Formats: sequence, structure tokens, C-alpha cells
Amino acid sequence: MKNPIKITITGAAGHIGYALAFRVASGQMFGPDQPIILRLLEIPQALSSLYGVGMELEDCALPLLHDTVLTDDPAIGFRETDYAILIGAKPRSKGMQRNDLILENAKIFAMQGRSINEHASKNVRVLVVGNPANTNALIASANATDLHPRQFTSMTRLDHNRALGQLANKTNRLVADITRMIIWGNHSMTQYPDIGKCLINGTPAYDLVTRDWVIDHMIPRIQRRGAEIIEARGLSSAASAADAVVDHVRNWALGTQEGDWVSMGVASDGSYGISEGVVFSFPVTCKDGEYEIVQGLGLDNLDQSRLKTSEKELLEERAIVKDLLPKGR
Ligand code: NAX
Repeated sequence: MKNPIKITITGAAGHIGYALAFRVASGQMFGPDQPIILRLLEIPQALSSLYGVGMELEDCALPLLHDTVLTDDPAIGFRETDYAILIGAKPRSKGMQRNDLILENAKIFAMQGRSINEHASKNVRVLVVGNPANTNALIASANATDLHPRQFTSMTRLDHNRALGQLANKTNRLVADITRMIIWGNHSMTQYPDIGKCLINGTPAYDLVTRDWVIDHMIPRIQRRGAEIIEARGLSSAASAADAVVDHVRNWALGTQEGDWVSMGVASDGSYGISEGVVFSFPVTCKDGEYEIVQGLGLDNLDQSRLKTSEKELLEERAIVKDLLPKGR
């Protein structure tokens, strides 16, 4: 029997956390032979609800779930953890400006970065989901001064999966037939869903759909998909977000398929002219718990201007939180 993997989920009593915990504990993230210890972290006001999640996990009698820790103390929540999935964040309240929301959340992620640095496994892998996810990942990473920025990523896999769904639907093919989707940039309205390199059973996607459809329908629909779901359900995406978390971490830990890649928000190393350090979504391949940004993809002027627009937004976000970034990060 393998040693259990410790996985921390913050905001575990929230909508995404609730959808995620059961999937992780049932083996969907790391496979059917990998025991799991869950460390579920919440704020004090949500502890009662978290205890309910704990009871339900117990009632599932999941054979892979070796232990569940329920806490509002980050030192306990992150203790020796191998994977930290940071979902818990402050929602926008009425009248709150975007900059205030970024700053409020920045404080949470700065504190969590320091706590992860102090308490987690030195090989911890961190996925930030709570918005603004890219900049929160930057803040957490910058405050985890003994850890490498490559240990911190942010989630654009939901956008990636949304784009796969749209393209499969439009071309009447299966999602499994499509490879090489890309989401570039920020998890926000400036993200760039790029099907320019996509293959559908080996055929370039642009042989099967028109540019007008991509520019006028697909891209704006993915950029606004979150709002479309809120309008329909009265609630934000939760099951699909949890599904994307499972995909992101599984690929990071266990690898991507030969000949394909996935989208992840990672610290830019200057690839494609993006400023170093900002957490930007790139196409990446993964192997043995490490990712590599896919290099050498051709970008036309329109592609480049879309990347620059998203980079500009991320640089503005970084400027807003600069006081929470230790010098040089
Ligand atoms: P909920 O409001 O349902 O849940 C958030 C939970 O986090 C709450 O239970 C709250 O008590 C907890 N929390 C708040 N501060 C915390 C802290 N400091 N430590 C631990 N727990 C804390 O939101 P939910 O729908 O689950 O969404 C969570 C976050 O994911 C939001 O920021 C949301 O914007 C973001 N999303 C990011 C996505 C992405 O692709 N990156 C997509 C889905 C989602 O919109």
C-alpha cells in the first residue's frame, strides 16, 4: 500500500470545496490505489458547515480516505501537506471596488503563502483557484520565500475545458478528439482562448470552423461563461470548477498525454515576451510533477496583441498588491 498523500483544501465548506472534497477522497485525482489524507481549512464562521462536510465524508466510507482534519488554523491545515488547493477567498460585496477586492484577497493569500512556507512539505505543489487567481498565486508564492515559484500555479483549466466543450459541440466531435487547446493570460475577461493550434482527430480546427465564429461567438462566450452560468443557475460554477481542479492537479502530478498539452497559470519565465514573474496562463506539458511551458508556437499580430492585453491587466494587478510582495518578487 502506498503512503497517503496529504491534500489541503481551503474554503472546503464553500460551493467548489464541497464539490471537490468527495472527488479527491474517492480517488479521482490520484487514482484508485493512492490513499488520501484530507486537511480541510475554513474560517471560524464556516466551521459548523465544515463539520457537516466532515460527517458526510465519513458517511461515504471511502476506502482511500485515511484521515480527515477539519480546522480553522492554517498551521494545522497546511501541516506537512503535499498539495495545497487554495479556493477560499473573499467574495465581492455590494459597492466594493475591484481594487479593494484584490487587496482584501491579497492579504489572505500573503498569509497563506507564509503559512505554507512554514508548515507544508518542502515539495508542496500549490494550486490557486480563489480569485483573482493569477495574482493571488503570485502573492502566495512571493510570501513563501523558501519555496520555488514553480511550486505555485493558478487555475485556467476550467476555461480550457469550457473551450474544448464549445469546440466539440460546434464541430459535432468528441472532446476526446481535440488536442492542443490553449488559454493564454489571466483568468478574467482578458483571457485568450486560442484554437489556432488545435487539432481535431489530426485536422486543424480552423479547417472545420470559421474565424468569425471563433472571434464573434466562441471567445466572448468563454470569457463570459461564468456570468452565463450565474444567470442560469443563480449560483456560480462549482461542479465544473471542482472538475477542473481534479484535471489540473492530476496532470501536474501524473503527467500530460503524449502529443497534447494543458493550460496552467504559471510564473512567466519571459516565454512569448511575457514579463517575468507574473502568473500567466500558458500551454504546458507535465511529467513527474514538473511542468514545462510549450515553446516555439507561432503567434500572429492579433494573437500577440491579445496576450499583451492580458499581460497589461496582470501587471496592473501586481502594481495594486505591490506592498504585499517581498522585495524582488
Ligand atoms: P464560496 O463563497 O461558496 O466558498 C468560499 C469558501 O471560502 C467559504 O466557505 C468561505 O468561508 C471560505 N473562506 C473565505 N476566506 C477563507 C480563508 N481565509 N481561509 C479559508 N477559507 C476561507 O465560493 P466558491 O463558489 O467555492 O468559489 C471560491 C473561489 O473560487 C471564488 O474566489 C471564485 O471567484 C473562485 N473561482 C475561480 C475559478 C477559476 O477558474 N480560477 C472558477 C470558479 C470560481 O469562480
